[in-house]
Amino acid sequence: MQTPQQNTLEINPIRLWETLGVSATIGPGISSGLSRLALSDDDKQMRNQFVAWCEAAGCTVSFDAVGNIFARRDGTDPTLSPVMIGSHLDTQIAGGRYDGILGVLSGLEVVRTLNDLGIETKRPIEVVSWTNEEGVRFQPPMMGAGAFCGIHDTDWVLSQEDENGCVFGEELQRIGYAGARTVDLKNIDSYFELHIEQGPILDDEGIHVGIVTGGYTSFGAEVLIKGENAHSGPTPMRDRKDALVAASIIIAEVNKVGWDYEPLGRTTCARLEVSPNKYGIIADHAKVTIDVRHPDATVAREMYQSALSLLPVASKQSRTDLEVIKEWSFGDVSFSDDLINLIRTVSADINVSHKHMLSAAGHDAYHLSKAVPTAMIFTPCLDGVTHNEGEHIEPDYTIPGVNVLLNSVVRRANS
Ligand code: HGY
Ligand code: MN
Ligand code: MN
Repeated sequence: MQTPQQNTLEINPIRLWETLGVSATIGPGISSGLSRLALSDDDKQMRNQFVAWCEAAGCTVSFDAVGNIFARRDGTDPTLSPVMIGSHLDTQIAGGRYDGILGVLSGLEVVRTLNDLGIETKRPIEVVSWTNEEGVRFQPPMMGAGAFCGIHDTDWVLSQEDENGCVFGEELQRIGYAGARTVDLKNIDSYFELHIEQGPILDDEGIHVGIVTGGYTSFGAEVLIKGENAHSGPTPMRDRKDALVAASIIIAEVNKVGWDYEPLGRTTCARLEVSPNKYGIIADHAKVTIDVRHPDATVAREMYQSALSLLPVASKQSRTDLEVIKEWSFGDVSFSDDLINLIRTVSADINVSHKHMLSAAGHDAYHLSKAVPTAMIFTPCLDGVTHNEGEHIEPDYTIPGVNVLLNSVVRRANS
């Protein structure tokens, strides 16, 4: 096998686009996107397809206790720790074809290209698909990567339930991805994640690669509200304990916090559960999820405290009892200067336009960065549209970033 001629490696764009095309048929959404929720039958089908592709490319595939999938291409020196390339194959409920998926299948394309060119690397290369990055069925997001990096206890993850009472660990068993692979975090050389930007900057500026230097800090919380059922007619307003009113106050007030910290502050209460949610009866149960974000970790925490300070107000106005039953945070990341410099050098060497930038969306790389030298490569998405079935990318402005990934990984894997 030949040693790599650095700077000249290029992926097979047609094969990558065909592979993305197959993924786009698994767990289709209502229009042009995907609705491939973690641990669903569609997720199982996509996982099986990904494993088959990796095995056909000569990789050894394993998965761990929360279903993270690892596809390993051996290096010439098995004593060296691997270079990882990863992202996620699960999607939002009204998701696009590329969020996460482009990163995993670009990792597969790197392996396929090295096979085509007969190139061996000193270090092993591992392509990884992390379980439940989106956190749609099971909160919080980035759960698989979080368990892998010790941020979430594995048993806690396996015990989480979705809104229908399905248990994570049982769903994982059902789809056949409850694995045994254990990985020593200290035995990973580096982690690269290629991801669509999920914002308009690269598309607006016509730049092909975003070198991610950091990420917004996010705080999340799930608030359980207990009220009392009553008739919506005879019951005087002063006697009501209306859980939906409490949730509505929280949603409106949390939104105001976002506006108070415009333009960089972001707040959302995207998820609301109400019961019985029927005509004529006061809601006795509600659950609302708070999502607060800001590029400055201190300001994000300040915004989050403002949001939490609203809870007693909502409780008093609605005469209900509130409890924060789950909290999480991600972001405030520090990606590896060595890898950032490597990606910038490779981008310049192979003439790909590039710029440093922050990520406003959360990614599995956020958790990896706490334990392993980590970097992210962004590629443009049309008008920044994402978490929307209209998410769209084109080869001409995507392939350059995948080639930057390929050449960066090879250089690192031979360092
Ligand atoms: O929440 C996020 O930012 C990610 O898309 N899961
Ligand atoms: Mn993603
Ligand atoms: Mn996403």
